[in-house]
Amino acid sequence: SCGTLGGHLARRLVQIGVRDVFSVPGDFNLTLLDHLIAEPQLNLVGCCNELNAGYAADGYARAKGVGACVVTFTVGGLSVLNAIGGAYSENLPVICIVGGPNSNDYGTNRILHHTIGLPDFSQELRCFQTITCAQAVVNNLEDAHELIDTAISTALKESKPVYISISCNLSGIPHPTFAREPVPYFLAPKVSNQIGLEAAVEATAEFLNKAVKPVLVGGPKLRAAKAQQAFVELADACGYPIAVMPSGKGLVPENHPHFIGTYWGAVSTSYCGEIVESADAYVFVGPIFNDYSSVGYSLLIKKEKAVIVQPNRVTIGNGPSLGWVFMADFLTALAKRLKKNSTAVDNYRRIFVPPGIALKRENNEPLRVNILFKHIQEMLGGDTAVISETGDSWFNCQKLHLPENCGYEFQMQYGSIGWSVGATLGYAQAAKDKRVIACIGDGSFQVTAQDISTMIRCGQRSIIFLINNGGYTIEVEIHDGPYNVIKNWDYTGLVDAIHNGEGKCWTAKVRTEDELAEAIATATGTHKDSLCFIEVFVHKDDTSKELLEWGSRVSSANSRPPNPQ
Ligand code: TPP
Repeated sequence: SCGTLGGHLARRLVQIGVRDVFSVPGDFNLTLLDHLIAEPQLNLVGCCNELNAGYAADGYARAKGVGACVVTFTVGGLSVLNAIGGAYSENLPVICIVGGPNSNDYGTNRILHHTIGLPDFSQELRCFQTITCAQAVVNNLEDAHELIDTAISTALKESKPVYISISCNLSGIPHPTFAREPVPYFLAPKVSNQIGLEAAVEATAEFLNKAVKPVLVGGPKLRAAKAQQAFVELADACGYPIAVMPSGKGLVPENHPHFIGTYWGAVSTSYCGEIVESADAYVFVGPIFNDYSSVGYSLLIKKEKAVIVQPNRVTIGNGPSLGWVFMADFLTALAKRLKKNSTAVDNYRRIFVPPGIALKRENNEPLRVNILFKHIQEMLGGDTAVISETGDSWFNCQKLHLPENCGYEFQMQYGSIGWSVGATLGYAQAAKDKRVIACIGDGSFQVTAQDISTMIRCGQRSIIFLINNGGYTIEVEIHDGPYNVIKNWDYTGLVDAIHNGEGKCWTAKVRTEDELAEAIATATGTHKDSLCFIEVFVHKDDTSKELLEWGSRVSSANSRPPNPQ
């Protein structure tokens, strides 16, 4: 029997766990889309633009482990690049599929539409090369299945996005190769080098067992290394306190008895920074120390006291660094070799005084940001997920205490504003058992607002808090100027216009705590099955205290003068 290339790709997507593909049609991908639709287990989600389709695939991959989008040659491809760059930075396997030129045009000097007008067939490919871990340009049937399977398995193995371009005339041609089963693609399991693993565990155990008050800190690469469970087992076994880096929030259980908060240098949660920085040994598991997460390079962390565990390497103080040692293997083996030491947890509990509770204000007093987040905190449970946009939401959401199984997603390494709208669409589509609570600043929302449309079309029931503070506040705290003031929109009016009477959508504007409480009651009551959009008005200078501190430190890091020549 014969299959088709389009059918083959559709089947592979289903086999790796994709059920929804985010797409924008174009003449180069139409036939391919027909074949994706023909696969009963695949649902095509048409988006308003490619950037959002890419962000949706990113959000989907966060919930499901893998995501996919389909765009058209160059005009679509170049539009989705920013989203794919973001997925790379967050170690998300996103399969980015492009409907490409007719196979007969390769090797000619023809000029194609939707390109920059040069007879250059590699221009789009070259753009994708630096933001994907593998690229497949499929322009003949002979090795098509091999190219596709290699790209897909590389994405899963590396936990990074890949680019697959398929000539527009190939998707529908019957070809015996594509009917062949079982699955020829194969994912070789990563097995640690036993000698390296043993040496790393030995050296780390010796290092930590002589420490007085060691601590464990989880970072963002726990996800890609699939080591969250091993991290918790290690924490249980050794008795050390566990903290999370800001970019790793959501990957470390905050209901764990040893959890002490977010380690973020000068803007850490109460008492967490003090405990981590005063420890005589710390284990950072999957960290990224960038200028933002290190609060303008101001962390008081010393390499000689640190064990750094990366997905495939362990470095012990200033001493040995062992490669081809995988994180989960290492943590599991280490758990059996550490002496139990709860000194730092005990110290934390002795000094800890809970942070003050935001006061209830008078009825018609303007709403303050910390009151808003007090209410959001109360909404959280195992059946919710928080999506936090770049901006002051980073800092406010960072302080939310996550109940067991509550999801948490943001994009701290890349920090591209507008990401959260597409990511909310994709995450909600993948995690139907959770209600997404998205916190989005007005400036970010202006970038990608259109795909509220797709959320309504898909019948999603996320709750979006649009925080209207009239500007790019995070930027104000780094460096202010007239460019940080934005045009005020009627945000609920915009969403109502997109809703246009089709589907379930409910909007409200709130200016006081009472109005907020009422809106939340409606969103979780009468409108629990609707997309709920709550525009919250706050003062333009009402920010988290963490943003103020962080902003000054990032500002001074940005403005370091050039070194003298
Ligand atoms: N362009 C992109 C694509 N990403 C960025 N991060 C920036 C520009 C720079 N930038 C970072 S945060 C920000 C901007 C413009 C403003 C965010 O404003 P808003 O969403 O209103 O949140 P607020 O800071 O007010 O909480």
